[in-house]
Amino acid sequence: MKSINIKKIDDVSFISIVNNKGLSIVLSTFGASIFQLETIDHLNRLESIVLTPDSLNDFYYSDAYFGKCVGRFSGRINNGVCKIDGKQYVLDKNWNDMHSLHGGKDGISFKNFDYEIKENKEYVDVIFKYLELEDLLPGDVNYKITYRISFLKNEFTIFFNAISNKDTLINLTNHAYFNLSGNIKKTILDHKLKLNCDYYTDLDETLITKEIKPVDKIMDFRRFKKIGKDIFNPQIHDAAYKGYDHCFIRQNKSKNNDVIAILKDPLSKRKLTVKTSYPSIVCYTCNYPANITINGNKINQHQSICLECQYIPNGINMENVNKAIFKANEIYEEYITYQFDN
Ligand code: FUC
Repeated sequence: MKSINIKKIDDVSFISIVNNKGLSIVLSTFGASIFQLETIDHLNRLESIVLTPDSLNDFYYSDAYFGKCVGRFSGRINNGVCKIDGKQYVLDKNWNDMHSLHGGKDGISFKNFDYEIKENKEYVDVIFKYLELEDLLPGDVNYKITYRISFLKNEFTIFFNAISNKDTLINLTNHAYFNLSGNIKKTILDHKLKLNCDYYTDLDETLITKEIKPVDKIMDFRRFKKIGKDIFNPQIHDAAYKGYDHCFIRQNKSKNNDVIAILKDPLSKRKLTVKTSYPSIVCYTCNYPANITINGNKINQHQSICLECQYIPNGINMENVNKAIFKANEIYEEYITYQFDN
């Protein structure tokens, strides 16, 4: 039986939705986030497929952004500096005192959103809203982030809508850590990944995006490939990023194929298909495991993968890429769909 339940802890609400098809999700107003997500495996076992820290405090404030929506921008801004309409803006360097990461220390991941619920026979919308006042970037931004959870199939979509009263940088994503084995029985190195992406952004030693390059052997996921096949190649494992943390860019999104990524686990037979309106996706293989516990155990390197659909990180400081600058009163609207099969 499908169900919607709400639990409040202090001023944070947790909205639990079971769709009666084999998907159960708990959303939180804190960071407009995915707190828990369970789907069935090939034996109909409902198991957790995302990483959620044991401690609520870790979930709220970890700089690993577990399940959080990220904004005003995703990824790193080089030296925490960018230009909008010819004027320079200096952001807080919350990553290694070097760059500004994921909206900075006051990013939306750490804000408590208002919410409302609208339901019909086919799906339920959980609509998160937040007004971010002008601070280090220009403009007050009204965010509306809607999770549409289907009652008919194991699928949900996040619709990202925003509008600013001044020209500003906006690049929103979700930062869930996926492990399809169920209850993180193993790493994601045996998971198979397919990316409909012909290009990627190389990274420098401080993980800032450099030039866009055609995928090479290590970065090529245009056919299903085990994540562990090339991840220990010195080209990436000996580098500062210690694994995949790169932005993959698709050639052109065709009208009838918005699939950007497919992730499969051989153990559970679970499959996640990611569809999006965004032109690119950052794949982060949990190279720097956060110092938290899940089910009482520390998490290990490569125990999950983040599939962060977004515009190219630091695009505002790059040439010939979308800078993700939105004009005053221009409507920002993008979506990410997560479709689960088993
Ligand atoms: C930085 C990013 C990763 C991830 C992590 C939480 O290391 O480069 O993509 O967002 O933070």
